[in-house]
Amino acid sequence: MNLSDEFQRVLGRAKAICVLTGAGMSAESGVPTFRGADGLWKKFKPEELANFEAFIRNPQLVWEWYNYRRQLIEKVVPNAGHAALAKMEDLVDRFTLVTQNVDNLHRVAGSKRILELHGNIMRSLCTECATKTDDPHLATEKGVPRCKKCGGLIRPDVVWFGEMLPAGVFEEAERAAGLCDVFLSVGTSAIVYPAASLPQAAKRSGAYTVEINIEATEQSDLFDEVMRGKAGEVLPCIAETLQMTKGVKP
Ligand code: BJW
Ligand code: ZN
Repeated sequence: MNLSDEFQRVLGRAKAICVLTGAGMSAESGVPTFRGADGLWKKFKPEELANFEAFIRNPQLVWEWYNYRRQLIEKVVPNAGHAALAKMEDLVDRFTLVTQNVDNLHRVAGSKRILELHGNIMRSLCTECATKTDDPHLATEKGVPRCKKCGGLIRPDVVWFGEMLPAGVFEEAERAAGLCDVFLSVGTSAIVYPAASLPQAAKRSGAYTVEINIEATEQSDLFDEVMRGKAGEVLPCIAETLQMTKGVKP
């Protein structure tokens, strides 16, 4: 896939790049997306399950969904798109990777500076005393897990609808979007806020904005350029072009 002349020029000058990723980023690794033509959670709508009320109403069901996903994620590996982003981080002065994904695949791929907006599925948290735990098998062994310290219900350490994002993390993402020369929005339907406001923030500050997605989104018209294709195919081309424009030997 060829990059437009304009995109190549902008990449050559870029000192700061900010990337926002969504579920489509991990689709080629075998992690189902929430929405879109390939969205596999037809049975489980995130708007219905990913909220605290749903958890209190039926913790067993919500844990079933998360356990299923934890088991799936434990078996998958990063794809060529994750690897390309890890490589890009070493090619520019300031690179910020902002992800809505909870699957940890960016870290496994070697990305270092990652802002996780929606938490991490492998961690859990007590709903009463906020004690965190890293044991991903907690709930599979005992059904709905309870806190060892206070007996409170334990939940996945992810951000549900109506909840605040982790303190300071969104503010840092907003800062990076506002200061970057190039902003990439990869594999996200761009309907969940506040993450969906980041491309607009980048555009307002004069960044060159590019959407990478297999289908159009509600925000496609906002971008300077749309690359219609799979993250695992498009991102390696961008990383390679960046490497060439920076004069680094492959
Ligand atoms: C590919 C591909 C390939 C496929 N290559 N592409 C009205 C206006 C503004 C805001 C609101 C509003 N009403 C309510 C709100 C707030 C709400 C919100 O945004 N709701 C919208 C639905 C309208 N937001 C919140 O509540 C957030 N908190 C908040 O705002 O706090 C302030 C506040 C506090 C108190 C009261 C009110 C406000 C929190 C949002 C938390 C979202 N949580 C989830 C679950 C996380 C845990 C988990 O994983 O289980 O996050 S929901 C789910 O959606 C998950 C995702 O991170 C998120 C975004 O989804 P994403 O990543 O975009 O995936 P998909 O599936 O939607 O799209 C995949 C895309 O990939 C598609 O486009 C495909 O085409 C593409 N694709 N294969 C490239 N190979
Ligand atoms: Zn507790």
